[in-house]
Amino acid sequence: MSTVIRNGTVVTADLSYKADVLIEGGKIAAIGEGLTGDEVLDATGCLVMPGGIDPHTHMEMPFMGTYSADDFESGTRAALAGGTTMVVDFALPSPGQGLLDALKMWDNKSGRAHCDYSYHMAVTWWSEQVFDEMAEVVKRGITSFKHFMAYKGALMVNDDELFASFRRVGDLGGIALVHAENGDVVAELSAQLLADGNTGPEAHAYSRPPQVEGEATNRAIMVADMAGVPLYVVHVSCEDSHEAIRRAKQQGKRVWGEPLIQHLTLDESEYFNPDWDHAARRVMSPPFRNKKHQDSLWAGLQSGGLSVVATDHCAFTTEQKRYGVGDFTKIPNGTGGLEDRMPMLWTHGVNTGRLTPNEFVAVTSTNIAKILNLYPRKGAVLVGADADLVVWDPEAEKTISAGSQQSAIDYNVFEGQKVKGLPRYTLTRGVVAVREGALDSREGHGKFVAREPRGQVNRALTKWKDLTAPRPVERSGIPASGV
Ligand code: DUC
Ligand code: ZN
Ligand code: ZN
Ligand code: ZN
Repeated sequence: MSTVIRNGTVVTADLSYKADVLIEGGKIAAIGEGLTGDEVLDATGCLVMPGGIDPHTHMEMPFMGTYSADDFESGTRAALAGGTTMVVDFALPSPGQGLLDALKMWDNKSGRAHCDYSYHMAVTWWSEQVFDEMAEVVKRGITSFKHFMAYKGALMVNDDELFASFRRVGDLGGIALVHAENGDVVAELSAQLLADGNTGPEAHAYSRPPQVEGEATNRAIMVADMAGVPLYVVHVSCEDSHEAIRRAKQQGKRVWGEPLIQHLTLDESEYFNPDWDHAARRVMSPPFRNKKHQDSLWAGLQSGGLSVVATDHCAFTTEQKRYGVGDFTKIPNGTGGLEDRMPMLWTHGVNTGRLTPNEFVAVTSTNIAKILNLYPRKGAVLVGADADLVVWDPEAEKTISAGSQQSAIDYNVFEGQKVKGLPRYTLTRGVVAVREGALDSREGHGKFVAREPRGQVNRALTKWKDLTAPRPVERSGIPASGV
């Protein structure tokens, strides 16, 4: 059985051109004029792009006394409905739990996925066991390791653990990821706010100002430089951390920044909504920021200072959010966005003229595939690549609403927003999952995608050789008198 996508414009991270795309055996078999196949998908007026990759999701994650509400089944359904054909989720050992044990838990959950997936491994504590198991994790095709610099007393690692783990990741040829917020300061500010009677969701934003993110991002960059490891900073929400990443890049450090679609399009005023539920539903870390920071994130995408757009999809129902009534620190942190990332970025990025369609492909797919060593199997429209494709109709419109979403939660942070630009077809390894705009996907179709380490080359760090391989100082003799 072959499928041909006809009469569309192929749009990749560097080119746009008219061509048909032929798919056989789940892969792209040919790209050219006048191709024929058993099944024909009409792409007239549409753009044929690599399917989106969301590098940052949390499916059914145990967190803050509950589990995030979307699992691999509903979450990947939401992904496909919005044109995303691969997610990278975080396998999260609780402190004290082995990495391989956590991996087993994630493997048990991910079998229901509708689209392909990979994992990052979180390092939430440090021991010889963790050190040893990291090598095994890399052998299993997981080459990126996430560290929380916040969530003190739970997931947070201290600087000694961060440095040790970063060195290990570097030696294994992987990349280090950080959630960069100063967890000690957040804990202090939270305690003070509560003691002063600030219990509502708006206090969440006050407890995590941009400085805590800027400080931690700078620290992570310096620690990564000393450890000799490439660094990927998740959910960059403000100018303070963006500036640190920009500077590191200019210094030749291999550092990438990931803003979220939520931070690009929603601002801190959401926390001052008089409706408690409205505000609490938008509590996530880092919190939404003001316009100055949003402009900085858009500028980062335009300049290349920031590389990818993710969601940190970590959805909680209103009922779960209400665990935090009377104490904002107990509101489960997280928002959804998987189904809306591509249409929202197209609407607010491409339709406004901030991003070209090619830049859109880069930040939603190709850059991610390159950073995570998935390219060109994923993130490409090339012969031999997986046929993870989205046929994008730039004229299709809808109003985002929880009533028609795939996610399991009862609201949507983008409720009421009009988007223009939606998938007409989404294909996962050649199988049509969205047809004429309607979801038609299969539970269990998704497969784990193993990744190779980046290797020891191209670390592009400033001082790692000097710092990791100290040489004894040569002296001609012992000084005659004490110095
Ligand atoms: N931030 C969130 O908002 N949710 C999950 C974890 C995180 O870092
Ligand atoms: Zn995080
Ligand atoms: Zn996250
Ligand atoms: Zn998160």
